[in-house]
Amino acid sequence: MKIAIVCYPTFGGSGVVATELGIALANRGHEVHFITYKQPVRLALLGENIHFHEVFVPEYPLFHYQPYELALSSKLVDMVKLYGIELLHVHYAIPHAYAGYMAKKMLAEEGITIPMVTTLHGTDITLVGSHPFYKSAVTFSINKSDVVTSVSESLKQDTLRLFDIKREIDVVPNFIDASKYDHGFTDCQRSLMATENEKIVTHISNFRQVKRISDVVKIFNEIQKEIPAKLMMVGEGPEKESAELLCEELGISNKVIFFGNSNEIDKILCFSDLFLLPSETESFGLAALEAMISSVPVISSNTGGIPEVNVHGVSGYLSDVGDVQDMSQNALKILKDAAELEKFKKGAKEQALQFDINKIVPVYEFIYQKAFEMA
Ligand code: GMT
Repeated sequence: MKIAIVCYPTFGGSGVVATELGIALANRGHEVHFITYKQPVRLALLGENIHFHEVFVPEYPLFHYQPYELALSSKLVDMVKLYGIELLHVHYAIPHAYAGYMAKKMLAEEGITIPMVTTLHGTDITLVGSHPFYKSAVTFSINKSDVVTSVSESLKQDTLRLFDIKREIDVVPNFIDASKYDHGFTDCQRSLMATENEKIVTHISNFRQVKRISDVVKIFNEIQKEIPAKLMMVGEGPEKESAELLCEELGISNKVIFFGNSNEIDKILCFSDLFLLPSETESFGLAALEAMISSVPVISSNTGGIPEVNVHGVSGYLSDVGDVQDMSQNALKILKDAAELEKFKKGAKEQALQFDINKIVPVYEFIYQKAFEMA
């Protein structure tokens, strides 16, 4: 099948999922066309079945805001015609579902029918999409997609609660390519980061407010009061500077390493003992799944879709949002006892395997067949 994937090309979870899906589909013989404004960060190699088409928005002084949706929908029309693309799969409702629908309508004028699958990822619904400025357009685009999927049951329920949805939503959870994490490094170069007796705690995100970065630092502060430990902070975003200041205020800067964005998440997770995800809201928590597949237990909040991924007492622990004390105590329960740590490492990996890519990609192929019937 010839599939166009529209996504954000950045380090965010939706872009990562879209990219990994595209790569997996290409490996299964489909022809995949990524259509976005930059080559997706996880798309290192363009292979025989993988193409990338850049959406370019020419600057014009009259435009206060550059019309990306317009450029995207035109590009979709052109690429569908040029390559004979048969299906659009758009990730993140804003503005991709809206632009995709416009492309679909333009193509229909020329006698070309193309189904559109929209995958909802979280902030497109819970934080941004439900804002009154976007709500009508997001509702419309969801209702007009041929098939809509959400990455967790929790996100499906949020979508039904926040929007006037007149259609079915299929839950297709995010996935992980376990083989990519089965690297068999015997030496994770742990010694570069910490001494033998120090535990390594890791957080990976886009450092937005929703991630509650100050909670990450506060939890680590409690941990390091009781055991020797280091904190690895991976990612870039608006809350990074205040996190650095908080570390200084708490006098723990020498124990915290800020990495910036990284394409070597697997290597960082390879030497990690514990992962922190205390988010305010999270439709799924892909970063937690990436930690778990690397046998790293997760201390998280119990919000949104996280409980569908991180199982309390098995792959880690869950606490109420903002309950730094409980999260710190749970972290110490795991880190202080070697047998507990081993048990949770095993539990994390086993739970993560439920989301193996080989189980989920065929579900998307089934969804594509359904979209053809609906279009
Ligand atoms: O977490 C973010 O802020 C990035 C955001 C995105 O759109 O890339 O992530 C969302 O989609 C991910 C992939 O489906 C989910 O794993 C994240 O939980 C979700 N983020 C939120 O709901 C806050």
